[in-house]
Amino acid sequence: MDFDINEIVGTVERDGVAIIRGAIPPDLLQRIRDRVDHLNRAERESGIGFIESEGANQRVFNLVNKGEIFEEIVQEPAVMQIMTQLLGGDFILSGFSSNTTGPGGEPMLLHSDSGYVPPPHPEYLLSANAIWMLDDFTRENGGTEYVPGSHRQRCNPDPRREYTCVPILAPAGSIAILHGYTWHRTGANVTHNGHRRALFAYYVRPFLRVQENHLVSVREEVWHRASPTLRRLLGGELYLNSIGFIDGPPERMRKLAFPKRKAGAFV
Ligand SMILES: O=C(O)CCC(=O)C(=O)O
Repeated sequence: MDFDINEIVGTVERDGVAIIRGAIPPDLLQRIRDRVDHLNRAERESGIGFIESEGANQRVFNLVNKGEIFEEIVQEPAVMQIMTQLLGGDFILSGFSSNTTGPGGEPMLLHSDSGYVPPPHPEYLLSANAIWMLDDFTRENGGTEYVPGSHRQRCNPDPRREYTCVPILAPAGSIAILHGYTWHRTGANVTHNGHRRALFAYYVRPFLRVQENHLVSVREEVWHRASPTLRRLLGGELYLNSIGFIDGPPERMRKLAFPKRKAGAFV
């Protein structure tokens, strides 16, 4: 990817969203689309599809578990660099899903991706989303909409109020980075036969509880081949040697901790 990381991070912080055009090479884009189409069909046919708007929209959750291509792209190096800067150096994956809109698809509830945190949200950023645009995002096909400037409010939208939403317009193959406090939603799909496919890779600071419980839901096979980055993203590593124990700290930490304890370092 050919762009300036600092500029993208600066734009996200200033505008609440930044777009990287031409971020997904055409052959990769086609492979991702094929896999999403396959999963949409397979989950629908087997009766486990997550269907909304009376069948117009479909989500597929836990993508890391549903194709090696997703294991690869969820750790895309440039996106990792951007998230490192936005999220204070360390972060994990909260969820990775696709959302496909179709004719008749209704707008989603306006929300921010940190809405479960009691407001006011901290000044530092808690979460950010990398939106992989698999089709052109237009005003008509359900492209994500957002409320400009909302990320500076550090709270949730009032569900009784109407806000002016602006569509995030960009060609297929782009990646949009969305500030975790930006109010946004899926737009309405008012086309006759147009679909909008997108992936939402949602990263959070490592001390937050995550949307998808990867420790339980990701298959062993995926864990076995996972790179150190993917293991960390899935929450399989300790955070600051204090979160993520399995029946207490691991052996290497006990060795470190006990002499210090004896010396009265931890009282
Ligand atoms: O489908 C979209 O455009 C938005 C999805 C979304 O808001 C979310 O996953 O939080």
